[in-house]
Amino acid sequence: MQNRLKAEQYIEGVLSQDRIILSKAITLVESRLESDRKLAEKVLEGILSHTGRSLRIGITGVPGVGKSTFIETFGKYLCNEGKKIAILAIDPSSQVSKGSIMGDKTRMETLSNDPNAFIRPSPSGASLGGVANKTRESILLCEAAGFEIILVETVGVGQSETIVKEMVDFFLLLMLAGAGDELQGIKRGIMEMADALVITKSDGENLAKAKSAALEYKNALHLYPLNENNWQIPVLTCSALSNQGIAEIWETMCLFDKKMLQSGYKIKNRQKQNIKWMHDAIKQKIEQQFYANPKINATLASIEQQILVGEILPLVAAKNLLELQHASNS
Ligand SMILES: Nc1nc2c(ncn2[C@@H]2O[C@H](COP(=O)(O)OP(=O)(O)OP(=O)(O)O)[C@@H](O)[C@H]2O)c(=O)[nH]1
Ligand SMILES: [Mg+2]
Repeated sequence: MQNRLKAEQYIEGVLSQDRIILSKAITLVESRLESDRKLAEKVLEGILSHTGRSLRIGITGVPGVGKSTFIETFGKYLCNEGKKIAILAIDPSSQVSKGSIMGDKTRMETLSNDPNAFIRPSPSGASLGGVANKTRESILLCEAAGFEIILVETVGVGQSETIVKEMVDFFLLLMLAGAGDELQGIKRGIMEMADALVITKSDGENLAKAKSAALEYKNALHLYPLNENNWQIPVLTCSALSNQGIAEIWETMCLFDKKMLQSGYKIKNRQKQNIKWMHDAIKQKIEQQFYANPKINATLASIEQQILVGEILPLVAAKNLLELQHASNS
């Protein structure tokens, strides 16, 4: 445990918008040490009443779609509008895109020098075993530090979109024109989760292709039933390189936020997300306790061996192990 501050110091630092302390507080909530976890809970409880007043935006898309470039341009646009923005990254696919998000911090150089922007890349491997890292907690800390817009970037490779969807108000899906039917097939479920679809790289030779892709998606989306929030998913195009379509995307988000506030959906959605967060935390805790149990640890390898040679049904093995844990706890 490296020189931790006291809970009050974290709380005061975050609330007084001290970026260095905000960074330290995020490191604290990301820590897996038991002693850190207790301190982190205290800090989060201390800032809780100062959270929630932001627009939380998730941004996803396949590798290379232009997420980082978009965030750089969009982020600069928002900063110029006088908004304070925080950018967080989730990277459950650290094997696939090794280090790409870490590298981005240097790529987002102009943005990271802007006093209105705070960029926090999560180290790869922070989501061991597919468990989401501490992005929800980091969102709360950034809100308490006065950031009004939180951008959460994730590489779209499968489960990460669902994780992000569960912690944001607005979910933006970036797509490439002409990426092929198979890809679009995979993306169908994710398209239904999106609050807006944006075709990226709508510039130069790609411009006409992007426009016709947008039309195609628009037609396809019209066939879907409206989501619970009664929002017709818009399809837009943009070029982060030539700064086209950026203002329209922001207008769309503002309109969405206004409508969802009016209808009560924003609050309702966040309540639902908090309940889900609790259940996720319970599952995580139970799993941690199970695997940390020395009796389980001592038996696991031999039971796995029995499964390998077909001596025991996996279901029975699971039942036996759970009974063993139960017995060792009582
Ligand atoms: N022409 C054009 N190229 C773009 C645009 N936006 C991004 N690119 C290029 O597309 C490539 C990928 O962009 P990134 O922003 O790194 O994409 P990403 O989605 O963050 O990629 P990963 O982090 O690997 O998932 C880079 O070579 C960019 O220069 C754009 O608006 N127009
Ligand atoms: Mg990127």
